[in-house]
Amino acid sequence: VTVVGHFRSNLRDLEFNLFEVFRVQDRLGSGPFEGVDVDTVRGVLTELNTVATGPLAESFADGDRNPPVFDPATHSVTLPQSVKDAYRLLWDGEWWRLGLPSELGGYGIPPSVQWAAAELILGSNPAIFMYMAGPSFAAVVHRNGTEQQKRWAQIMIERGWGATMVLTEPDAGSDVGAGRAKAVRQADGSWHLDGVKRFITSAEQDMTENILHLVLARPEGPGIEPKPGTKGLSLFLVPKFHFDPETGEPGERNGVFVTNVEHKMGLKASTTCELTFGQRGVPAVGWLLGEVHDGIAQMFQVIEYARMMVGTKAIGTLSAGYLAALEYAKERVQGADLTRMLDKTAPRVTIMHHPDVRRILMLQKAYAEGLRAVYTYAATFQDQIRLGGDTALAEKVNDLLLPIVKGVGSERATEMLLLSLQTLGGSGYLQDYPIEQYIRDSKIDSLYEGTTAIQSLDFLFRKIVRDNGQALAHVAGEIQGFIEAETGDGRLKEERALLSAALADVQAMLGALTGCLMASAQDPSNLYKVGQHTVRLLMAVGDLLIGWLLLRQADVALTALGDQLSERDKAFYEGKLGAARFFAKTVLPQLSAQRAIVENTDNALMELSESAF
Ligand code: ST9
Ligand code: FAD
Repeated sequence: VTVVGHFRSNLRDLEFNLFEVFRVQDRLGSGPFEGVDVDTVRGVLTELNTVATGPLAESFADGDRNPPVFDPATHSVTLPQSVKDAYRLLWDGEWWRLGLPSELGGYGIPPSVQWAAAELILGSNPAIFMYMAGPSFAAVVHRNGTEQQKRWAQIMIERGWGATMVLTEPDAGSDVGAGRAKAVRQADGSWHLDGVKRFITSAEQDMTENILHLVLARPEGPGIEPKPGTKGLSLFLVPKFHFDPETGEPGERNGVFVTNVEHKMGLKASTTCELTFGQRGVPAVGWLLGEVHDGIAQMFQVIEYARMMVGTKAIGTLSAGYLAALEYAKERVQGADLTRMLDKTAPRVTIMHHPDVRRILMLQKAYAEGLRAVYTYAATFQDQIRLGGDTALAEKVNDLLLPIVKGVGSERATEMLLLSLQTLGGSGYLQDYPIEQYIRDSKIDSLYEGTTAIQSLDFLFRKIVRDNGQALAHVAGEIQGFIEAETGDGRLKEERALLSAALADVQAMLGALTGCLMASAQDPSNLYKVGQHTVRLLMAVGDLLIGWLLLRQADVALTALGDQLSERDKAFYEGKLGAARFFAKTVLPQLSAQRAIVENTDNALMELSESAF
């Protein structure tokens, strides 16, 4: 297989975002980031980049072609050796420490740097990243747990256990509150879980001594008032093996078993498991996290992390796909230059010369780099939260941006990766190149951790309406500030005007949807009008943010271009200008049509009978 070493990273762009655009150096060296300076950050990224583009990438194709094998008789899974080796490489390199707070052995590195690092791992070999969830999930157990559970969290990290998040059931996917798995309280304070969960990532593997499942279930027992929906769920810690609570030494097998492993379109190296609690003659014993019935809110601490992860994964893959397509386009010779197409003797040129190839490459570049800026922008608010003080606004803005990072990141990654494949022509369809696997492996990103529709509902109803638009107003204010700024010597004037129009279009869309929302108090069917356009709104705000951040980058690039530069840097900054201008001129104007669609909405779609579909 020629896809060994498939991963092309963009370290230059990661560092450009961190240091030149979002100035992480201003937050280093004090408070929680005291032990970290610019050299530490560059060192971490450089070293990880070597691992990610080298040995970590090696099992990417092998794990796809030789996926994990499930043995129903023993409820166990055998992973390919290459995947185990890649996991061992990251584990022994202690890269999992990057995501941990200092008190649990983390390096005290700001979230913005952690996510840049995460992109390198996720772009290279996302399944391995997911198998490494143990320490990060341990941090959630530590934050919410009883004194004893805090010790368990340390054990999880010390002994390198795996961990899972267990919400989904056959009849409860997007609608987590429809879950029926239950937990019955025992006299000794433990709980016996009963039920079947579905699609659980990493619920079985043969790499770690133990796995701790974080499970949502309905508590039952004397004095427990059942509540419908998500508010009636509690979070239970259910280990695969019972363990000594002081040393962590594993003992008897607990009654939680993997009863199936799914056959998937992609991301095959990652096990996706049916997980059965009880029902096999052995009770599935669990413990209530923090001894409080606050399951959905506790689980959302994991979900927020996982949604950021999924978006970053999609964006990292999009970037790798673009760079693979770019490399191909510079080498593949096909056809004559368009201006000489009638001259049959004209020299043949590389496909990079064809306007349409340039168009699709530049679109890929703009989305890859624009979305990288979006997740880094979100992460700067996570930096502020970690720094402490009054973090109320930073928390709201981070919350607002998560559905964009996750929802828009995954949708655009899928679209753009199709263009990456297209750039290679028929060769793109072959397994000799990594792009077909990128498409299969990243398609999942718009599905799990809340589908795009769910992200869009979360975005409008929870992050905008319930927030009274405060976080959105903050971001819109920053965009407006950029539009009005005079930087760049008038060289971004036209683009600023296009950005201004895009901002107005998005505001008008929101205005129209708010109107429908208010009208729904009289006639609830107006809510259908809103529901038809929430994804459209999410994607439009995504384009607005991408357009704005690309222009901010272009502004930084213009300043840099005033200095003496190496050829490489000059090309890099000119690329920034090129991408920003292209996006402003060819993508942002489309928001006006989106606006018109939203403003003219009716309920014809909803009034049509099902049989007419
Ligand atoms: C999944 C896993 O899909 C996919 C892969 C996972 C792999 C994990 C690996 C991680 C890797 C880590 C590796 C580390 C390596 C380190 C290296 C570093 C370099 N925000 O609106 P309501 C809460 S898992 C916060 O009424 P409904 C809130 O408490 C499956 N909280 O909802 C709220 O109460 P209140 C994923 C939120 O109508 C309560 O919920 N499944 C938010 O009852 C009720 O809210 C899904 O994602 C939020 N945005 O339920 C399900 N929203 O209002 C998708 C709600 O009082 N479905 N809460 O504050 C949904 O999200 C639904 O909207 C729903 C609706 C279930 C929430
Ligand atoms: P459904 O909820 O049935 O959705 C079907 C369609 O209807 C979608 O297009 C959806 O957008 C739409 N839809 C549903 N409700 C609404 C609504 N109210 N408004 C508008 N549209 C709606 N779960 C875990 O708990 N832990 C894991 O580790 C995990 N890992 C996974 C790994 C993989 C590979 C996969 C495939 C899934 C995983 N999941 C996991 C489950 C995943 O989170 C769910 O598949 C996802 O939340 C969607 O649920 P569903 O598949 O039941 O689809």
